[in-house]
Amino acid sequence: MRLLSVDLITLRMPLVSPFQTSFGTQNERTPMLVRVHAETAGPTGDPVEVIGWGECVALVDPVYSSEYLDGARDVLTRFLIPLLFAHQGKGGTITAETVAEVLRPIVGNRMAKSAIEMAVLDAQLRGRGESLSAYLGATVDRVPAGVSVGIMPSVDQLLETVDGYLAQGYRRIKLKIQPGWDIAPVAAIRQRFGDELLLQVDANAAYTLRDAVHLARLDEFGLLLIEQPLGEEDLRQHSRLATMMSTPMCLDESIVSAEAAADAIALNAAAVINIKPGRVGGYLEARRIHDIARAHGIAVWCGGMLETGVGRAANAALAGLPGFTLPGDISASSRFFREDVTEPFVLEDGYIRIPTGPGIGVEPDADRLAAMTTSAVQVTSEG
Ligand code: SMG
Ligand code: MG
Repeated sequence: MRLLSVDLITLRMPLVSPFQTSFGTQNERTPMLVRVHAETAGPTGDPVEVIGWGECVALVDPVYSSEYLDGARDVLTRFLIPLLFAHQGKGGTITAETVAEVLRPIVGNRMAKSAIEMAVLDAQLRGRGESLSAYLGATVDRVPAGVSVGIMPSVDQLLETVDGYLAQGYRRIKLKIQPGWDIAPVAAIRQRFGDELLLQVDANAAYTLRDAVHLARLDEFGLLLIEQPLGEEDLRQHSRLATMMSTPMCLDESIVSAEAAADAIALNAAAVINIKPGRVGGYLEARRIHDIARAHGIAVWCGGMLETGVGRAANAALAGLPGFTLPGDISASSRFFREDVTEPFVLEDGYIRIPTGPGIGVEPDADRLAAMTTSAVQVTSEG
């Protein structure tokens, strides 16, 4: 395709309730959408003008990973998008499948790279009228919805919150944990809702290997998995911890690429992998991680970063691939937002329907987009 312009649109979206994790509390989400305007091959091969959408999942502060919103915007504006235009200026064509290779000279910055690759992919698919789910190879038309439940001021509030989600039909509960909020909330949930409930925990790197004996106390609760108890770079230590507890070890922050996934599997550091396209550089790398995990018999599920309907649509498509054997953090838009920028995703019998339209299959509503926008920058070939 031929890129014409790229807009980076930052939104402000209040959350329905504060979301507390071991690294902090989010009261609002400030996603950055990437809007690509391009000329690409239409269904008959003739050129058509299209718009494609991507979403950058970086948080405002570098507390989940090293990337953060202003940094992602900066690297997109000054390095990544200019590299694409330069490639095009030298006679190269831009396709979703080659974006990562063109951007390879820039190290890291995977959330920023993922957002632009996603927008290019959406534009390319819209041009030829193909859905992202068909392109990726999804084999189902809906995915079971899981919900991530933040750290609460009290166990009573937690029980009430989980009760509400189960009443809505959520099929799996994930509890955020941290030192001081781990065994007791898990025990209370099991006591109240029973052993059948699909339950897992996520520590967001809040523990160290010295906590192994304490964490092993979670084993009696029949959890699906424990997600990222140790630091991002602690693959060997996760492998060691996995020998000290029976709850399956799942990695999130540590899996930044297909290479990292291969290493984690080889080291027995991960029995399960949380795949987040934003964290690994895009949907194509996410699919490669799915393929590697599947070939090794490792279960995967699709993580979430409080995405708007744009990212949620694409995550649902990815989660439709056959290796995604566990429910993901793919909830209804209402889990986080009173108002979404697209038509909201809703629960249907505990499932989220995968969009079937061209590309990601959803679009921001122009009025809501305008109302939520706090900043917009445009990058063109003129620089
Ligand atoms: O989108 O449902 C969602 C959020 C799921 O808990 C979630 N994400 O570590 O998996 C994780 C966290 C990262 C974001 S916390 C602000
Ligand atoms: Mg996580």
